Amino acid sequence: MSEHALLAQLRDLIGAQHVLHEGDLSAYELDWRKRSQGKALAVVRPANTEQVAAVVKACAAARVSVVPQGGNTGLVVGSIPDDSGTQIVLSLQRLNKVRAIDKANLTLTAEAGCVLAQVQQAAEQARLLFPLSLGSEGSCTLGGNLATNAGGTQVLRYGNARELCLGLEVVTAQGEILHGLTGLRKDNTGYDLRNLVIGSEGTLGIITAATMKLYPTPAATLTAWAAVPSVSAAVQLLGLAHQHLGAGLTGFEMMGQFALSLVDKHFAPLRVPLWQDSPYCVLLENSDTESQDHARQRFEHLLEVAFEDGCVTNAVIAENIGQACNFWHIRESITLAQAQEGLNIKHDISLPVSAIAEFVQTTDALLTQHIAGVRIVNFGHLGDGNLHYNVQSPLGVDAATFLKDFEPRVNEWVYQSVRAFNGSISAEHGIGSLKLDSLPKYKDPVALALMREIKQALDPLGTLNPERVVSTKSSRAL
Ligand code: FAD
Ligand code: 2HG
Ligand code: ZN
Repeated sequence: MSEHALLAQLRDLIGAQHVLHEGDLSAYELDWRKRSQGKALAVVRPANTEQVAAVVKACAAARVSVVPQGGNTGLVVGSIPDDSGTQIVLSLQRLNKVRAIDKANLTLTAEAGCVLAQVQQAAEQARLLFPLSLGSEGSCTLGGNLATNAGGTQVLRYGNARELCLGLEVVTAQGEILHGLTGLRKDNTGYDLRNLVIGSEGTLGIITAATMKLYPTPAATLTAWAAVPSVSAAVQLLGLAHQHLGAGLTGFEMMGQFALSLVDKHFAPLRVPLWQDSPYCVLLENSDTESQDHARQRFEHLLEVAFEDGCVTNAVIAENIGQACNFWHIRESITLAQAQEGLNIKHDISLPVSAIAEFVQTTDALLTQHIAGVRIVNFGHLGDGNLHYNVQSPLGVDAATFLKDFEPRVNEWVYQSVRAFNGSISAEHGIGSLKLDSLPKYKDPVALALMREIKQALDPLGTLNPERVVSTKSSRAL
């Protein structure tokens, strides 16, 4: 079938106004970091699951690849088409209904294109909590969150997107609909297809809706900002926080001085606290089931102990919601501040918490030894052992030239160090196409071979988001 005939068929299926073929499609073709630009054959915007299935079926029959896209906030170049002009971008944004909330079952069922903040608000209106929380929550979608198994800032208490999901509705590569929207917490009826699709980044199926867990809203939530003298002090503080706050510890983020200096430079009105005199700061969140006073007492006691132990040198507990929001806003602004500073190299890595201090010391030294004046933007979800260990060009060095000269080597140095400390080269952002070539170097070969077989079994024509996560091209497969 010609491309022309396929486009005509897609127009018949979902309406001509939802098959975008001409004009400025950069919102769908350019990745969030503005580092990669693709070219789509068309962008299609179906309205419901049946239309998604019909589009996928038509594309499979025409052997045309489909790239699912939610909010296009992914950081590993997985949601935009390649530059061939032959791939269809399938935007899920019109599937944006919260279908049901079951208060007794503590579940919410929503369509894949719902923006994460919309899902949080729907839960809030039912006086419940949907805890997934990311800096991109105003734009990213539930489907994208599940497809990438997103993490964010509440993982240490509530788990990542996978752990929050009970059921999925999925369109398969053949255009069949898998009806799996169960709200069951127990269901041992065979292979776990839901967990195969979660984290598969659009390569095994298209998520059209999901049933997610909800939680009771905590009675009080308090936020503190602490200056710590080193990464090992931050790890020590994490241990104390677990011990003193137990399940109340809902957030533990570490931010390096250079990362905070970028927020100070590019977003001065946010007034970053305590960063000038401290190599690292930590943002802690305590969610209490009793009361605000109880939360404060426990927090104060924790900080007293931490001062005595020397792992905190200064700290401030947010006085009100506004101040707490400001602390979080500062933390969430690091990515934007880094983008404003210029092109950079990102590493979204995870390590055993016990190895993090030594990893940072060793890897900082390695990079500094090879690149005079290198600027390391180190921050992340320390409570989950997840660092965003990013690298910015030395001051005065053109960022594009720096990336051209150093990016592959910097990746190699950092990832080899990650391997030496038994870590992972992707904690929460995924593989996409950005890390496609790195994965075979760091993933267990048997696991990789099984992943390729699963891809082949579920998508034999290879039309679902090809050359993302695993490559099926033989030159890369070796
Ligand atoms: P997209 O970017 O559109 O797509 C991401 C991948 O999922 C692509 O491979 C795409 O093909 C696939 N996909 C999308 N929708 C579907 C679907 N319905 N079915 C099947 N496949 C689909 N990530 C974190 O984990 N933690 C963070 O703390 C975090 N913070 C961020 C902060 C900022 C400022 C930004 C820009 C990004 C951040 N991210 C974070 C990364 C990103 O927001 C997440 O990966 C998010 O889950 C992507 O959702 P999306 O809807 O934008 O997906
Ligand atoms: C965060 O935790 C995101 O803020 C983005 O995962 C990380 O910009 C990054 O490297
Ligand atoms: Zn993160």
